[in-house]
Amino acid sequence: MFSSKEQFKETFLDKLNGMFGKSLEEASSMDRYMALGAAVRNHIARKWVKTNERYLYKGERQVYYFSIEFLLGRLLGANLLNIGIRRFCQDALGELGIDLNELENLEADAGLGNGGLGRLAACFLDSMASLSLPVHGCGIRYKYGLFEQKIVDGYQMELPDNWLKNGNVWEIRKPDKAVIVRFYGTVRMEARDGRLRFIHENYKPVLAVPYDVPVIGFQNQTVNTLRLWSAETVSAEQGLEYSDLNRCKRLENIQYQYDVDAISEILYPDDTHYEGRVLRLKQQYFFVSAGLQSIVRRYKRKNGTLLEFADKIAIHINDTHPALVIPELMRIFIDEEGMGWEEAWQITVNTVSYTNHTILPEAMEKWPVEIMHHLLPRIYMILQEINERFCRHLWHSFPGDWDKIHQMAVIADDYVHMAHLAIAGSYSVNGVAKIHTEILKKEVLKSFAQTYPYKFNNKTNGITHRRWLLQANPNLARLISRIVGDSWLYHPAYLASLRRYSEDAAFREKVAAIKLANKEKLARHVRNKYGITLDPHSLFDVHVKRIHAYKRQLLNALHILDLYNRLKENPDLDIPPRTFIFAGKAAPGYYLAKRVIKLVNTLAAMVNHDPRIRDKLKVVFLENYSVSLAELIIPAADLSQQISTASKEASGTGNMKFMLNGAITLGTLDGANIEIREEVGDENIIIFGLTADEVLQYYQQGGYRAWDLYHSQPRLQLVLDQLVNGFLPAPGEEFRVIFNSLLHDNDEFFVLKDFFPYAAAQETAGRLFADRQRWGRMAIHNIAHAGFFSSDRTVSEYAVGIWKINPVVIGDPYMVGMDRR
Ligand code: 26V
Repeated sequence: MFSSKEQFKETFLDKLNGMFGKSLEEASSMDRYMALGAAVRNHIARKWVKTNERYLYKGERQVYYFSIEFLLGRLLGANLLNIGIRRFCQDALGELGIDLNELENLEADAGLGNGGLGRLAACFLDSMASLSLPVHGCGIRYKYGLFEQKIVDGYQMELPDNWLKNGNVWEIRKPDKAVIVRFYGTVRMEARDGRLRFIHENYKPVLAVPYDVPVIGFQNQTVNTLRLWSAETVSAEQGLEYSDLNRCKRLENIQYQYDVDAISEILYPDDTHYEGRVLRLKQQYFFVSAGLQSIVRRYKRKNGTLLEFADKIAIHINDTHPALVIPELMRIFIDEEGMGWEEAWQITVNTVSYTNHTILPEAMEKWPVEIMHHLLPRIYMILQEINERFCRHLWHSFPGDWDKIHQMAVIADDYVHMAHLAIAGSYSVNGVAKIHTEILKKEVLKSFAQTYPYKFNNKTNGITHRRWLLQANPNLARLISRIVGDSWLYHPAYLASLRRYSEDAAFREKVAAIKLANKEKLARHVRNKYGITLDPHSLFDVHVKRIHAYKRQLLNALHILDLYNRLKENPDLDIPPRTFIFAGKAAPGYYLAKRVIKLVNTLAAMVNHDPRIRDKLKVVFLENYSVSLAELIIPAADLSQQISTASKEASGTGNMKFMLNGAITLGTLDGANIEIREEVGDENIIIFGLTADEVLQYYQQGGYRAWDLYHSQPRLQLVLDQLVNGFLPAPGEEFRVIFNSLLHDNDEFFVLKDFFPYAAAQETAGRLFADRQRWGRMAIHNIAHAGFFSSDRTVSEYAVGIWKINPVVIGDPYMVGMDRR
């Protein structure tokens, strides 16, 4: 702990001198940011070591959370808040003439994720450390994160996200903990000592080097570890076995270097369309094998035997991307530790648990057998054995039902089905919201749920209220603490005590003033960056998330066009002025999604320049959506658009961030929206559209008749015609694909079917917003009921219901919270 500001300043200045050889005056802002980061890292170093020692000696069960994505965002601000010294640092730096906010904004976002799944992993890390849970992250240290999005002439352009270009103060490279991961080659069988051995030969070795990032708990003494693996070529000094060494010499050529570098070079920028890319499979096996080797090595060093492995270690897989943990654990147990199959399988199944994040069929991972066999020959043999035994086992449950067995097999039709592997090889399978888990059990994974009902369970997602309220909306956080105390920081359910203040006009006014200030801040950003002036008194209607057909940004866009038409026809139309705010990235190869971005930008150009409209409507598309941009946008939102086609959005987590910041949800009965409605009550949320059951029923019937709607509804017809008749200021055929997807491909996502219910819901939103007192009450109700959606609650449910672990309090339990200033 820094004993005084003077001591802190001294440490900071020492860092500046030591790291850059510069005085305060000479140092750039970036130098200062780095020095501050280093000082903070030093500051928690002892706690970090202590946490690790404690976990090692306490011998309690530890969890490893494997995820191919961790969308952390910036760390300086969050770390300072969690340590409890943000205010103190701000003041001390202020005395040196340094603005802490400015330094915080220099940090590159760690954008090692696409969207929901990656950000969930990051929220979980924060909650797990804050609840003193012995859980560590395991992932890939991508050299390039998700691409940087630029909008040029309304089109999305993708630039590399070189987030490491100034270095990363939060990571520590641990070359002594490197392990070797083996690709390609052949497997030779040999009988030795009466046992069959499998010898993997002629493989290409890749060195996996871990970079550890501290995960600091909120005002406790816990510092957990996120271990991210980086791929390097193997060189002679690595202390390799003789055979490895020779192989590496031979492999020291440019192609080898290139292939190895590619493994941890870049994050795949798609979050829905599975593609059978070899490099992606390499990434998966790379971090799975490295992570497990380091876990088993450490476990054995402490315990000697592996007998109690499943009691002491839990491995959680975030979707199927790390599902190769199952055959890889089997390989380690059998080939390296000499265990028999049955014993190895029992330990493996009792160790692994799995979360499913999507029901979209196009996202379900399946790998061509050829690729698997060629890249991972020994793993493929194990997969075959798993499949054979699994099918034999199914035969007992469904004797004679070959169709069913074929449908559930791990390997079928020359593909390895990763979800089937994950279910067969784990003791727990969970969905991420009530409705999602129900759809998994009743539809997508029905046969599995019938066979293993005890494996299936629900864990509704959550978000960390520390980053998404305390850090992103400090004025609101301060107001809440002033009114009801700060226990909500530790126990977010206590936010409920705000409920009665919804009737307090003075409190409502304060909340509204903070919202207005947040809107002004966003408006300043928009003006500086885009030269567009927003009216902070208008309704900020926000739709930010990945661009995808099922998330229906198109529905929002078509409604804007309709609103524009109606306003042109009747300039006195009674609607409150509205600002439509969009942000989100489209996968680079997702043509339709990119056209939707162009459409929104085209609407923006038209609406914002129309002198008769622009005081009533504004449309902006903010480029490069990221965690830090979300932290700016979400606290400024009045209305939160969560309008996915019912049944498609597994949970959504943006919806939770918005409600926590007092925005009202305008949404379908999908994902966690349903549970949000249960929490806030019907009168504090605006719901519209088809239900999941209705959608699923339509699919069974082969869809609905989009053409009929088009022909019978003049308003809709006009909007659709305007996409293709030259009305919009864009090249002629620009939006033909959108038109066709709605009318010729029969509107798979029910955009037209939900159009009028959506327009009506938007009208309701406008009317409610015009009544500021009513809206203010609704906003407070939303904040007060957001506690359930803290990832602290979610993670506790995982700890109790899946992992069976207890908190391990580091340091003196009576000192918890004592660092606070
Ligand atoms: C899937 C795929 C499919 C193959 C290509 C590469 C790739 C990369 C990532 C993913 C995962 C996408 C799944 C995902 O992000 N699901 C979201 O998970 C959130 C957290 O549970 C949830 O709130 C969202 O509803 C769900 O869409």
